[in-house]
Amino acid sequence: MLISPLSLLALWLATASETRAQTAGSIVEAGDTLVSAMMMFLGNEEKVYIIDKVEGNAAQINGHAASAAVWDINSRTAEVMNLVTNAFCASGMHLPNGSYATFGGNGAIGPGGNIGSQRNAAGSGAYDDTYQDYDGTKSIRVLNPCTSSDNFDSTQCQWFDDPAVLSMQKQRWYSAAEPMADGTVVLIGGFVNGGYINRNYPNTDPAYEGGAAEPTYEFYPSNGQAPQVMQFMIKTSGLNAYAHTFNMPSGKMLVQANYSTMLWDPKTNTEYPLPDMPGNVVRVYPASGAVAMLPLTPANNWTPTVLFCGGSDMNDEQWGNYSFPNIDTWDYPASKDCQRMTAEPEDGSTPAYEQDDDMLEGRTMGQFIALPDGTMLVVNGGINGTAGYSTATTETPNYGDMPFGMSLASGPVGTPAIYNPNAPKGSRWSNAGLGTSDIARLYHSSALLLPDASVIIAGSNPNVDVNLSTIFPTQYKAEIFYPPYFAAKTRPVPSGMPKTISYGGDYFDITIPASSYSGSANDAADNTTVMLMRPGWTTHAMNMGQRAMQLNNTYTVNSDGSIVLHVAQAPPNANLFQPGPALLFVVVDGIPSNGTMLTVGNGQIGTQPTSAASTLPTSVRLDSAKGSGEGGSNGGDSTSSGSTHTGAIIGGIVAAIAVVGVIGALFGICMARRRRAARTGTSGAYAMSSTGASLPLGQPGPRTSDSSAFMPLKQDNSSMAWGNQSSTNLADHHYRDETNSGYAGSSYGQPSGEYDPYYQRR
Ligand SMILES: *[C@@H]1O[C@H](CO)[C@@H](O)[C@H](O)[C@H]1NC(C)=O
Ligand SMILES: *[C@@H]1O[C@H](CO)[C@@H](O)[C@H](O)[C@H]1NC(C)=O
Ligand SMILES: *[C@@H]1O[C@H](CO)[C@@H](O)[C@H](O)[C@H]1NC(C)=O
Ligand SMILES: *[C@@H]1O[C@H](CO)[C@@H](O)[C@H](O)[C@H]1NC(C)=O
Ligand SMILES: *[C@@H]1O[C@H](CO)[C@@H](O)[C@H](O)[C@H]1NC(C)=O
Ligand SMILES: *[C@@H]1O[C@H](CO)[C@@H](O)[C@H](O)[C@H]1NC(C)=O
Ligand SMILES: *[C@@H]1O[C@H](CO)[C@@H](O)[C@H](O)[C@H]1NC(C)=O
Ligand SMILES: *[C@@H]1O[C@H](CO)[C@@H](O)[C@H](O)[C@H]1NC(C)=O
Ligand SMILES: [Cu+2]
Repeated sequence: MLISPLSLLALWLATASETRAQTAGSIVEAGDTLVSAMMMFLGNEEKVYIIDKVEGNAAQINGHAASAAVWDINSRTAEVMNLVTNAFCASGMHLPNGSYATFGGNGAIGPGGNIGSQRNAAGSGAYDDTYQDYDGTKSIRVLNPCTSSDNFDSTQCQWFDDPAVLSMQKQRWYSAAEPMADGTVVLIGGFVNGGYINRNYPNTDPAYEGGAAEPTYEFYPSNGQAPQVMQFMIKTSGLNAYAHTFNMPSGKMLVQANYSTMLWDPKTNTEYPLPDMPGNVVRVYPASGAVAMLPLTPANNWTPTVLFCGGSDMNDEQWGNYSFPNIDTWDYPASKDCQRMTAEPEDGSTPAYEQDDDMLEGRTMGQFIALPDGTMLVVNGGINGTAGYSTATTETPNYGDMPFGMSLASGPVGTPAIYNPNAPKGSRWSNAGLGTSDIARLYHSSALLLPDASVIIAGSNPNVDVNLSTIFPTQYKAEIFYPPYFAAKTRPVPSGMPKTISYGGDYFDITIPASSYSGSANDAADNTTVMLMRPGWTTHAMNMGQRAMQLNNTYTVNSDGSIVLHVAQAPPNANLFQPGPALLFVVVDGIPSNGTMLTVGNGQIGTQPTSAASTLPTSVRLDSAKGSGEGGSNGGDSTSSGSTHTGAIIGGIVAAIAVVGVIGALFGICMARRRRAARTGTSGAYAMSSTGASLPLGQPGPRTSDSSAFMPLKQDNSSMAWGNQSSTNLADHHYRDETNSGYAGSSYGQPSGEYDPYYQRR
């Protein structure tokens, strides 16, 4: 191939990656994740944990294809980890002590996404001889994050993944997970075994779909209660997988699925209906809008507002059923629409959706990442279609005629955009100065805030099994996006960052040296925020548990230019920022420090201690004090080496924008060709949506048939068997940690490992 703008861009990205340039707005490649990053979470300041579905990844562990890895932030290299069960489209959440759990998944799968070679009674996979995975539909997998100084081979650093010891009461695929104020995770709904959307059509059994839907909720750790039906799951039937759930100040949860909305009390199972989503725009999977809570700040008195952007307004019939959509989704534009919902308004007014600025482009599978400067980044996704994959739609019954392979989305959006919740309406969105990646991030991609305030972007795999030759291939490349604040010449280096944050209680001091900022100390102090950021557990364009909270503060300016921040603890209500791990950033004039990992709350599941909020000392100003840091932006390379190619090529942010513009324009020409190629079935090329070029239709090439991505599942509700003998009933084993049996030393009601799966292995 001749040198194309694409390869020039690739060269530029590769160069940037090698030299670790941190150019504001750039997206640089950041190594191989070994398994495709369907799910990720930040374990600590060093490690990102990655989980894939079970599939034919080349990377091996224990003699089978790996489905988990740990990625080191500093070295940008991954190592495989062992998972026993299939975590395909699980949910996940942090725990108060900094460990993480993932919930549910799919049955055992073999090559081609086919049901595992050994079946359980209901006909789904119990185990597969080739991929050597077990049924994960009820699994609760727990991981204690470790650092490079720990022994990664030790049991304590590995996944605990044994449903015979620890599992849910129900099979859940695509369930929602949201913690309550005590750290207990509520697990809501899901498919029993899978499909495109959670219904048959016509929908004659909206509750159970003949055994394919799971309309109940349960808790981890279990409170001993049997799973209860949530009526909302029946009302929203069809479009209720991965429901959007956000704990509210009262302890009720905002729950959104299909186009319905409610407040729900998990303690009493009481539903309080809220208005429907305007325009019937669907935000849950597979419409997969970008949905996140806006930053909780002293200015909004920590009142949660949830922002819903994009997704799809396909009509009821178009959505189809478990098998596939009724229409060719890749030709159906995704929504641009954004709506805000404040479910518990401070003034007691009636909650209502409020129309917000449209996104710059429609997106399905767009994903919000809360940044420490108070803005919301959106990355990934496509301009048309939905999440999910399939070998057919009702309109295109032959796999060989599918123009984007199994992908039900098209037009990958390579350019991030940033939403500023505090900007005036009409000006909240911008992508000025942001680069464009040439890597499609569609179904099963993910993104996560890192401790240095950059964002890792990884995954994308709209394929039933690994496929490196299709138009949207199984993606192993990670990228790092550097938000605009990476243009700063100086970043704050605070000292005195705490290791824990409590709910109310005494304030603490953080010191910013004069070298951390420039100009007037008073101005810098006035424009400093202390941000508690929880990156969340990401999958399917969501970051479950993601939160951003500004802590209240006052300050004292010293004559040497240092600024002492007097910082309040979190507000005395654990519903606002549930207990567990978080990053703390100090942000001066919009420039964040590195985040340090800490624990919010007492580190245990249970009622969190709270105290009254302390009164902060009155701020002390000093007009003469100044910062000694280098001010302004360097408009490009911000590494100390200062001699990267990137720095030479791009002298300033203005130049960077110009270059991106030119590349964008060249993309337009190149992509028009690639689009044609795409439509004619040539593999390995696709159109990023940054062009408006019209689409020449070609003749689709023939493709070999493959197993259906979504099995039409109408199974009964009987439990999956665990292990190789299909006679073993997993239902007998749920919450073994709670029931004493076979679990040395545990005793229900005592916190000494009562729900600690690692306990028995010590
Ligand atoms: C969404 O919910 C409505 C009822 O609230 C229902 O009629 C409709 O079928 C649902 N849509 C899908 C695609 O399941
Ligand atoms: C997206 O859908 C629109 C409307 O059907 C169509 O014109 C366009 O070609 C589609 N884009 C891609 C990348 O397929
Ligand atoms: C990969 O995708 C292409 C195009 O969709 C298809 O023809 C091929 O069979 C797939 N390969 C595998 C191994 O599934
Ligand atoms: C605070 O910093 C932001 C980001 O640099 C800047 O846009 C804003 O104008 C500053 N505010 C004040 C009051 O200086
Ligand atoms: C932030 O952390 C990175 C390592 O991830 C380090 O290289 C850098 O020097 C740190 N920067 C500051 C301002 O502390
Ligand atoms: C922040 O702290 C100041 C000083 O203690 C106090 O006056 C103010 O009410 C606090 N803000 C909020 C939102 O609690
Ligand atoms: C879904 O609808 C298609 C088209 O009407 C039909 O062929 C298929 O059997 C249905 N699948 C299920 C699981 O009902
Ligand atoms: C954290 O808590 C979970 C759930 O109680 C437990 O399984 C895990 O072992 C704990 N982690 C550590 C490091 O103690
Ligand atoms: Cu999925």
